[in-house]
Amino acid sequence: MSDEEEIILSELSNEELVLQMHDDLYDGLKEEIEEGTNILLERGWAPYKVLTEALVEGMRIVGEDFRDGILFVPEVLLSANAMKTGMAILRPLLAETGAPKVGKMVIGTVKGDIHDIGKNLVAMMMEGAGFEVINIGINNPVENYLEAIEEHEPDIVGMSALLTTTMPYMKVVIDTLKEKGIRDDFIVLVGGAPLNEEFGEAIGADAYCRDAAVAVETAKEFMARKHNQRASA
Ligand code: B1M
Repeated sequence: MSDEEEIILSELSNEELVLQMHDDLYDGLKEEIEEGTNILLERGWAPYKVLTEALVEGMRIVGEDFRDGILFVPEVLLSANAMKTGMAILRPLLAETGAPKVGKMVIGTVKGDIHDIGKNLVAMMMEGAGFEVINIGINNPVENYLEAIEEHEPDIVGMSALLTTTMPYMKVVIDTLKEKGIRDDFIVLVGGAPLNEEFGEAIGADAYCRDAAVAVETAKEFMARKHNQRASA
């Protein structure tokens, strides 16, 4: 198909549409991503399937070309904005469980780091799993976590970092919680592309979560354990 020819998204098969959405995300085309997301939903796709197969996979491709110096910050910002448009449509659908809240989580990206797509995804999925989520945004110094903890008394504190230069700041937060004698009052979960299990362990987190689905599973497991402990106390 030549570039001149207009692509009608609604005329594409599911497979073609998903590939086209990867291209549109790459090109930062917000409206097309919005349209594509709605078409897949109208065709009966589960919100989680749209999220992972059309949006997250598209962003993975963007990430590769960013790494390889093919895409630059301004272009990636456009992709990120397009991704967020799709996520905004999916968020209420993923959160629509109607179940009683299973726990409360404060989550934020650490100081020096402005990446928020992954963190927002975790927040969305946690909401979808019945957690109340207080999303404190990006670039959070330890004071912001402390403030949110005091105000909301969460069961879980989640931290995200996407840069090798900002991930050590998670230890600053955990050490401060220890100094204040409140570290064991909650479960600390960490995540972000450059992290791994050893890092999570080394900084004193309860668990490293590879992705949003793992974060939900891990949070649920910890909450179940907490309830069992309470019941047997
Ligand atoms: Co940035 N960036 N970026 N960037 N960026 C990365 C992270 C990078 C790996 C790209 C690369 O070189 N391949 C690289 C880091 C290299 C390193 O440190 N080793 C990088 C760099 C270098 C930079 C800048 C320094 C570039 C520059 O200015 N020269 C700069 C830093 C800005 C700063 O933070 N101070 C920068 C800027 C940006 C943009 C602003 C352009 C944009 C961010 C827009 C936004 O977030 N609003 C951006 C983007 C989009 C990326 C990539 C391409 C994509 C990140 C993303 O959204 N992924 C990224 C490349 C990559 O990661 N492959 C890259 C999709 C998202 C769904 O995945 O965030 O991994 P992810 O989240 C996953 C899991 O990690 C996990 O679950 C999520 C969902 O499954 N998870 C958690 C994440 N947080 C969690 C928290 C939890 C649990 C699980 O808590 C419990």
